[in-house]
Formats: sequence, C-alpha cells, structure tokens
Amino acid sequence: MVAGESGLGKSTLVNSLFLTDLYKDRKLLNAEERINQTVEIVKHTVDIEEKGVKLKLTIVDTPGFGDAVNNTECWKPITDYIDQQFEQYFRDESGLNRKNIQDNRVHCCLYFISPFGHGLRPVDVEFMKALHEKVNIVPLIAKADCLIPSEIRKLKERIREEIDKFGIKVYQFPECESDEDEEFKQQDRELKESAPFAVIGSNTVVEAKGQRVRGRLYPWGIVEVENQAHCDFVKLRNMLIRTHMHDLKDVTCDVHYENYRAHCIQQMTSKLTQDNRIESPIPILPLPTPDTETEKLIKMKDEELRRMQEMLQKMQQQMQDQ
Ligand SMILES: Nc1nc2c(ncn2[C@@H]2O[C@H](COP(=O)(O)OP(=O)(O)OP(=O)(O)O)[C@@H](O)[C@H]2O)c(=O)[nH]1
Ligand SMILES: [Mg+2]
Repeated sequence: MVAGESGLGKSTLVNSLFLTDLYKDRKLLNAEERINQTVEIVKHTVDIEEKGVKLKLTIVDTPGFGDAVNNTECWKPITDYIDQQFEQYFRDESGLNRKNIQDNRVHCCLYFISPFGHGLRPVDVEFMKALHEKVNIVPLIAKADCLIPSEIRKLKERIREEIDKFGIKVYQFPECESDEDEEFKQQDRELKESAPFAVIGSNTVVEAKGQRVRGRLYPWGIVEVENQAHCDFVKLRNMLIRTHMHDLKDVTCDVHYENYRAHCIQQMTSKLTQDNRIESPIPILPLPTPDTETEKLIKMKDEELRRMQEMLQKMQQQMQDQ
C-alpha cells in the first residue's frame, strides 16, 4: 500500500516499482500526463516473476491527503481499509472454508514524506501513529531528485531522529543471521543505513548514455530511477520483493493481525458477558414449552450463542498456546 500527502508521486512510484503501467487503460493525451490524481482507494493485482517464482502482488493506491482545508482524521479511510482486510481474514479463518482463504491483508505501507520540509510534519506523525499498530510502515523520502546528496543525508538523519522522538513504530529490518556470507551482511548493513529510502518515480523511458532507462529528463540532465547513485529505488524494490517479503508477511501475521484478533475476541467476550448469557460455559436452554415462534427463535439464538462461545474458547486456547 502507498500513502502520504497528495502529489508526492505515490501512483508514479508503484508504476515504476513493478515495471507495469497500472493506469494504462485510461484514455489520456500523453505519457507524462497519464497518471491522474488518485481520488479513491484503488486495488491493482499484478503478476510478477522473481527468480523464476511467480508472485501475485496486490498494490493498493490511496488518495493523498492535504488537499482539504481540514485534514483531521485524513488517515481514517486507510485505517478502515486495513481493518476491513483483517476482518475479512478473521471471518474466513473462523469459517468452514479455512483452506482456501485469500489473504488480502496489507503487508506493507510505503509512507511518502515530502522532500520540501525539514523533517516530519505534524500530520505525518499523526498519520503514521494511526497506522503503526496495524501495518508495517516503510517511510520514504519522495521526489528525491529535488535534493542534493548532502540534503538527503541531513533529511534522513532528521527523520530517523523524529521517528524515535515521537515513538513511531516503523518496520524494523530483522537482524542478519550470523552465518550469512559477508556480501549479504554488507548489503544488509547498507540497506539499514539507507532508511528512510529516498526514491524517484517515473513513467517515462528516456535515453541515457545510449541506453533506454526509466528516468526523468530535465533541461540540465537525466535522473535515472534505477541508478543507485541517484536514489534508493533499487534497494526498496529488492527489499520488498526479494529479501524482506517473507518477514513483512510474518510480522503482519504474528504482530498486527494477532493484535487485531485479540481485540476482536476481547470485544466479543465483553459483549457476550454484557448480554448476561454466559455465566455457565454452555447456556442452559429453557425447557421446551409449547412450540411457538418465539420459543423457536430463542432456541436458535441460544444455539448461535453456544457456537460463538465454543469458537471463542477455541481461539482463546489457541492464543494461550501461542
Ligand atoms: N520531481 C519528481 N516528480 C515526480 C516524481 N514522481 C512523480 N512526480 C510527478 O509528481 C506529480 C504527481 O505524481 P502522482 O504519482 O500522481 O502523485 P500521487 O502521490 O499519486 O498524488 P495523489 O494521487 O494526489 O495522492 C506528477 O506530475 C509526477 O510526474 C519524482 O520522483 N520526482
Ligand atoms: Mg495518486
């Protein structure tokens, strides 16, 4: 998922990331203008192949905030979306067809930070805090071609300090295994030092030194999206689809989804207790009296409650075991 202020290049970057034109069906005049402002949450599925392994990747593009006069709770549609995916998974997991669950949970949220400010703005802090218990946040410095290397270094440092200062929990790259080879360890160190990644996006292919590359052509030169000396785009892409995809999914399952599930179970339990129906583990059904419609309904409700209670107990047991 991508999120952040409007116009920071979210839609352009996801296009660049997976080398597909997600918005190709739109009828627009020329390539540069192909991407319009995103006005609603849009989900795209792309098939990618990584080292011979076929992957179905879902990209969730979200409308940027900051266009409205009042940006209070501008993260609400996004947190709601993430919760809805958890809810769907929770339902599927508790249902009968557990083997064929389609996992639409959001495993990573790329959060775009403006290159024009002096670090995080209050809205960035609030936005990330609203999301950090629900999803792995990977902060990015957008439109990095607007900054020179020393400015990028300074901004990265500042953002890292502020993330710490405000207690924002961004995605933590796992420790590298000690038995990994030296080259891998070096790459891992570089990856961690580069965060928050400074990225550049482009929908156009330009010619640089006789080669056609994804880039941006300015009157004074070309910035290449996939040139590691120009930005951290390649690091980000490798991290997402090669080195850290499994860990992102694991953290989503083990931390964010478990939080959601525990919260749900707690709510269901307190609702049931409030309804005063579960003093004993299995509700005592009233003795069958004349078989009226009401009696039937009560019986059905009690049966439903009993099933829910069994499910709850099973889940609580599972959580304790974990
Ligand atoms: N300089 C520069 N411009 C960029 C970059 N990425 C995108 N742009 C331009 O910024 C403008 C906005 O890009 P979008 O990708 O539509 O931005 P967005 O974040 O999706 O915007 P919303 O949909 O409104 O949230 C377009 O004119 C892009 O060509 C970049 O890395 N550097
Ligand atoms: Mg957009």
